[in-house]
Amino acid sequence: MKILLVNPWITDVAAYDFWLKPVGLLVLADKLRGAGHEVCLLDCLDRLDPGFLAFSGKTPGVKPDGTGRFFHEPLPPPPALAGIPRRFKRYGFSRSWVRRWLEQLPQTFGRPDRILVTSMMTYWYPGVWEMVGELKGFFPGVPVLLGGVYASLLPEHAALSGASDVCSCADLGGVRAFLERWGITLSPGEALVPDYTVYTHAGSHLVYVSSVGCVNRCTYCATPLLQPFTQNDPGFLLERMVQDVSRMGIRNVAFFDDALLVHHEEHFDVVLKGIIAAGLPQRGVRFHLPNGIHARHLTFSTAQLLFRANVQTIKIGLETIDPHRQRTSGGKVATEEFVRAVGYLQQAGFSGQQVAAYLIANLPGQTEQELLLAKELCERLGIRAQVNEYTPIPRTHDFQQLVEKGLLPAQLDPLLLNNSLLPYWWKAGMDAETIDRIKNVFRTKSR
Ligand code: B12
Repeated sequence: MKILLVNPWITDVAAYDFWLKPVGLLVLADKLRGAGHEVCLLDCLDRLDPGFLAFSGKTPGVKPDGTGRFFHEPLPPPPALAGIPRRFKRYGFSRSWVRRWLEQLPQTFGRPDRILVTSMMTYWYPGVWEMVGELKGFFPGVPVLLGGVYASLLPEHAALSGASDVCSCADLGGVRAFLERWGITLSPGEALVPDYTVYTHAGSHLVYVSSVGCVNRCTYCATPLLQPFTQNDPGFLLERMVQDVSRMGIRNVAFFDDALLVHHEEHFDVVLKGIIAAGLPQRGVRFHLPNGIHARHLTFSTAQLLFRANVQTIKIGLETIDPHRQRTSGGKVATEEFVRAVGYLQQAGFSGQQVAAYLIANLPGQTEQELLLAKELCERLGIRAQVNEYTPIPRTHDFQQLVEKGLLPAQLDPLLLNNSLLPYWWKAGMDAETIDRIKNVFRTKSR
């Protein structure tokens, strides 16, 4: 079959490319090709796409670490955001380029037999819906199938997108069964390795997952609802990564794992040793861990391996410094474990610039003081502190609790749960002024 894979736009009030890649879709590309299908990718978030750059006359900014700004177009504010003083935008390819691209597809690739659209944040759904509409307009009669995080967390809402069908599970077994119902087979095997040959040019970075799912059950997090904890074979992952890096000449590689260091002796340590043995650090390849590693699982020897493998960005999950909140939100980390992990990284050679605490602001019941204390701790330790605004995620324990306590309406437009918008209307949390004040403190005092 001819299968078109689509990573739609982001629609939000802010977005920045911190090593984003549609890993789920690229993993499917690998398994579709392995089963003999022909695939073609429309990645609206590819900042370096030569076709889009030539069409738009734009020049992309790429930082040495591979991150960069997305192009964007203004959008009229959706009714749900009335009164919220933030500008709503569509990030990624312009709509006119997407239309030109789709118009040319029958000549460049052929009319697709199936179209698979991915989705990420639930509150990015307007971009998904708009894309589904475009695809149906260009290819009437071709099944447009929607999957990914948004589709899995809010399948009933996603069904309103106009897609022919919605895959309400993110685990490989469930996805396989769903696609089979549409006559699409995937190659056998559990490995989740992205196929980067679907890009016709080298980009700014590559992303991999060495595992999906998580061993923890944090009350604010949806990861355990999406995929059971599964680790890739480290040898196979390494082989593919070294091939991709060499073929594409890429200098920045990120890992998206939620639980990167679990069983690290036989898992991620093996990947790190392989990176070192393949000489990637000597070739200037830098690694980034933007998604928060578990302090509890970090040993000094792993910290040394991370340093030798040229890991340049490490976020360590602390989330909150309050011991009670740490325990009741899942017991993932205690402050002593965090301090110990930072010490290991510093002894291994990392600078304070390379290491940041991952903190969450606006957790239910949290105070400004709690965040300032966490910031002070990071200053004492000589590392950066990064504050991420809380978003109540549908189906999580905290979300259900907020609804049960009447602090969040059971039915509301998912757009309003966007972490950047929540402080403008949510009376049970911090207001926009408080969040701004906290963010300013973190910004000004951050090294
Ligand atoms: C990597 C990651 C990030 C990356 C970037 C992700 C990106 N590309 O946009 C970074 C670190 C930047 C990030 C940031 C944030 N993230 Co995040 N992130 C993730 C994470 C850990 C992994 C996603 C991933 O790539 N998984 C691996 C691939 C293989 O899985 P997948 O995409 O689901 O694909 C599989 C299936 O879904 C399926 N599939 C995919 N597409 C399709 C299509 C079809 C048709 C079919 C049939 C199947 C299918 O196939 C794959 C094979 O199994 C998820 C958690 C998770 N487990 O999903 C959270 C997650 C998506 N993030 C979340 C959150 C909360 C955030 C932040 C708000 C955190 C914060 N407070 O700052 C920020 C917000 C960013 C923003 N700008 O708004 C939430 C979702 C929130 C929501 N309401 O939707 C999640 C679920 C984690 C959580 N805490 O619960 N994130």
